[in-house]
Amino acid sequence: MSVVGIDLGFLNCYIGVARSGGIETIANEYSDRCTPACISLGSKTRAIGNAAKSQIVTNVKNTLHGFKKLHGRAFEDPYIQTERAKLPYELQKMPNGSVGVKVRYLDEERLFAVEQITGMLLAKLKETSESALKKPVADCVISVPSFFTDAERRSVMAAAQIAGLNCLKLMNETTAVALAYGIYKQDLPALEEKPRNVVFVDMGHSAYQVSICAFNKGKLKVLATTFDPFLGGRNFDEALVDYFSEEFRTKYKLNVKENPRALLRLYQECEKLKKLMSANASDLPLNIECFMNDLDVSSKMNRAQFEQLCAALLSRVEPPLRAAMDQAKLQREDIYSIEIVGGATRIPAVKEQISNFFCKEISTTLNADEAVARGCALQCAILSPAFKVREFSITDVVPYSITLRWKSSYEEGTGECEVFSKNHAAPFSKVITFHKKEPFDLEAYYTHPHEVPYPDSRIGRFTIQNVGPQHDGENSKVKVKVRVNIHGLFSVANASIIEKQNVEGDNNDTPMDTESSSKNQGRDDELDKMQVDQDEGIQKSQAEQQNQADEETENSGTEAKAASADKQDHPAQPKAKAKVKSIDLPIQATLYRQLGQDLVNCYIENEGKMTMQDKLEKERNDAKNAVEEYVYDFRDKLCGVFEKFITGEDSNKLTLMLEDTENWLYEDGEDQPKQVYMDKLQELRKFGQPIQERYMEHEERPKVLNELGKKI
Ligand code: ATP
Ligand code: K
Ligand code: MG
Repeated sequence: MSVVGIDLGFLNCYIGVARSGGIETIANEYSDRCTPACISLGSKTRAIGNAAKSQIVTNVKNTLHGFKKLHGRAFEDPYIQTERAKLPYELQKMPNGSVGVKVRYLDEERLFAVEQITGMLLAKLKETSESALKKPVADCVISVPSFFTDAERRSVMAAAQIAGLNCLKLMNETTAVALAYGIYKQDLPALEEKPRNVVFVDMGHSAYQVSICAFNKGKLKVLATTFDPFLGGRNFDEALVDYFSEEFRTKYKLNVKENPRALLRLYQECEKLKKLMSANASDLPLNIECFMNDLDVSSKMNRAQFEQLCAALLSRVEPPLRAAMDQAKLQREDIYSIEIVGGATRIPAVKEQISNFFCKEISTTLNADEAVARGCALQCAILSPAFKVREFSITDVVPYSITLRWKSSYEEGTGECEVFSKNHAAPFSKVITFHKKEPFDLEAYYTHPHEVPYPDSRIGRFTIQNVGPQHDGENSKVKVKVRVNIHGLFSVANASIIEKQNVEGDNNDTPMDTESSSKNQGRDDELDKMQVDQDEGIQKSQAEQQNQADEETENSGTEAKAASADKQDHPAQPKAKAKVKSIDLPIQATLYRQLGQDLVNCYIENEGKMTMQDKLEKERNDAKNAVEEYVYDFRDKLCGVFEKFITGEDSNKLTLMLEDTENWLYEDGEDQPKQVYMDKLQELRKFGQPIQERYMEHEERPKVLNELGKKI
């Protein structure tokens, strides 16, 4: 079984794998540990990663990048519309209302859902892992920003499925970093000691995330997580692009913003300049040849100017730090260290903002680019039964509070209850008891829509079915288990109706619909009283809920236990003195912006077809290259090592033949099926082989004689 962790970045992806020696990040076919989150669609094939990145400027409309945050959103979403205005490729509304891209692929216009796009990228990362590990890869842990909502997370899960990956966990990026930090630390405080509080800061290309974690030996607990989902390296690039566009307008009369290709080139150059300014404070040049209208442009900037230009962006570094400290209820002196990762934290002014806030030096001991992937690989190793890894418990948090609402059947209006507060421990399950006579709907929402960087606060509707009154016509007691699971996804995980049962006994032949046991009678009274007090809805006290939840803290083990416990209740054997029995109720879940499994299956099939197409195209190209190589290689040798082994006449004939083939490759032979190239190579070899053999024989003879001589 493979153990793989994937940092699915907005700009850069990394793969961590566990091998016997420990965790390492692996390189792709370009010997690059970083695979750009980029896909280029062509008339014959797709290019993914490094090969696609080089086409950003040449295949503008069909090269996709910057799609990480298009997941799980409606096409009309303001974020999508803002991105749409800036992206050089075309976004389009999918039939289900979500986001897709319109591109030309295989000489046809095609519409791909964002899940398919990320699916392509993940499939590429899967393939890279497989060639490094030399075995099939399916199980993995994939990173997501801690601020991703349910819809965004589910959309990434669908992408993983399309790529043929079995995502064991969607892991919050900063939590992955915390794990990479903590697991090897030998000097963490003992369990009963005061924990070590560490702040983790990740500023990547698209987002800024902060989390504060408490470490003890063998465990980490996230105390708070905060973010600015719209602040990252790309905003700094944009500030530079805006500045130089304006300068070029006055200096050269160029309208850069209207030329997508020039704009993309300017973005690339500004990113380079930004990185250079991190290392160098003096004036640095920006030169682009043949930029627009055959004009070369040039300008310069220094770090001080850059910081001034980006003052507004830099002022956004502090608020999430402050919020995290407030939410974790910590003072600066409680912080042991501040660990930063993510490419954009290399900007000196960003680092300065962070260290100024904490009045402390910040630590850069973690690998800024690879920490997320390493953490994910570690988590995958922990989850994998096939891998031995030291015990380490990880408690994450719920990023936004979640509320359940339901219709009251007695009065007009609705009931509601916040089931998870912000920064509540996750994964986690809670049991809530309702008193109902009929099926009912539970609507899950984010409690404070303005806190969520997502325009729709709905999570989903869960209909609890098959609920009826008790035998006496009274409300039934319905237990509902709500949960935030290992991926950070909310659900109503199960529901059951608690039926009172007769106690089997010699003197007991009372009909089903009455209660004879005084003990039961007492219970019933109590329930009736609560009924009167609270109408319906949540009956459990907060403390009771907490208890239950603690017991049922999520993991597959307890889940299995819970299920079997339920089953034991079912048969209600005649001799058993069961007083209640619990019957599982079907739940119909409608999750907002959820892709149907049918559609996912269809995308899986399509991904398979595209992979096959890429493979065939690669084989065809390889066959063509083999012909070309043979021509060049043989021609060289004809005037070199082969010269003595061929008559002048044959040599001329063969030279002509090679020349014809070369011309053919540029004309009729430019675009032929694989078999045609294979036949061509065969034909050339028929002539070439005898010469090659004569040469080889001549080369080998002295060696053989030599060997023989030694033996004699
Ligand atoms: P996200 O975390 O938002 O999904 P990502 O993980 O792909 O994005 P990173 O690889 O962490 O992002 O960081 C990329 C960003 O860091 C880019 O904006 C890049 O220009 C910037 N960056 C990298 N090196 C430097 C540097 N030396 N100075 C300034 N910025 C840098
Ligand atoms: K990254
Ligand atoms: Mg990142």
